[in-house]
Amino acid sequence: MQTAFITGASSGIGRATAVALAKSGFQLVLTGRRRERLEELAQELSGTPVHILTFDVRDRTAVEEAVASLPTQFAAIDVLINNAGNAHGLAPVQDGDPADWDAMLDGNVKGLLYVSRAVLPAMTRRQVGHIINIGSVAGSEAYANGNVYCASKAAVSMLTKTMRLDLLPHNIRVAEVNPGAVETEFSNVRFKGDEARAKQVYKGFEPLRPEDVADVIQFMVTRPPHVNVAEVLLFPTAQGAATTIHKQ
Ligand code: NDP
Ligand code: 8X3
Repeated sequence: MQTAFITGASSGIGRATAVALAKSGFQLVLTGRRRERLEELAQELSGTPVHILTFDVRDRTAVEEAVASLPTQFAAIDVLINNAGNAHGLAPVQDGDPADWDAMLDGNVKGLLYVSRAVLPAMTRRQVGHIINIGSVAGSEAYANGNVYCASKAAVSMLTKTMRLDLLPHNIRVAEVNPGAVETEFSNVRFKGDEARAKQVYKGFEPLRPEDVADVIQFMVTRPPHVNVAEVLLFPTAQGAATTIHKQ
């Protein structure tokens, strides 16, 4: 049985990916900060072996200790989904809150690095592995007020490309999925719990569902070992660019 390690499995894309990969026969390491959410998900996935790790990806020591604590059954990770991340705020750079910048750069960029660094030694030892980083359309398109979030996802994109080169000799696939608008808790977090503002983002068109992104990830991780679907840009049909969405 193959093992998939998913960061940010307590919500949205990560949660849907856990459900999809369980259906494909993976056993799962589910991570996030909200243990109760992860326990609920593990119950829902009854029949699939699940190990839960709770840590903040920004805390390097916690990441290292969590990965080192994996029981033997879950320690040989075949697939790593670097999904944990969020946008915090949407403001012009001159008004930006540096605490938001820290949260995005430390979580979306350094967190991805910390988790990868902790998981990779077992992959390079086994000469097998598949890493999928969740980037965003925001990583390749600038939009007003997106500044630090866009920069964090541009970093994810460049890290994906460079990690792929570094890991070539180790038979490890590195890939990126770049979604457009997906209705998750993303906008609730970005707007700090302002539900009405978050809902407005997805009003007037049919956004992607987290399950749509999970479908693509499931496809990628079930390709034969010599195939690496290296990059996917995934939009809802109503979206043509980061901020161009046809609303009714
Ligand atoms: P959600 O807010 O629904 O999920 C975010 C997940 O990341 C949660 O499980 C959360 O878990 C986890 N997470 C966030 N920060 C941390 C942290 N510091 N430490 C550990 N876990 C953390 O949003 P999405 O599912 O939409 O987001 C998933 C990824 O997809 C993100 O990287 C996001 O940037 C990206 N993305 C989202 C798009 C969208 O439109 N929704 C579009 C393009 C990309 P917990 O709070 O329990 O720690
Ligand atoms: C999330 C999509 O357009 O809000 O990455 O940046 S967007």
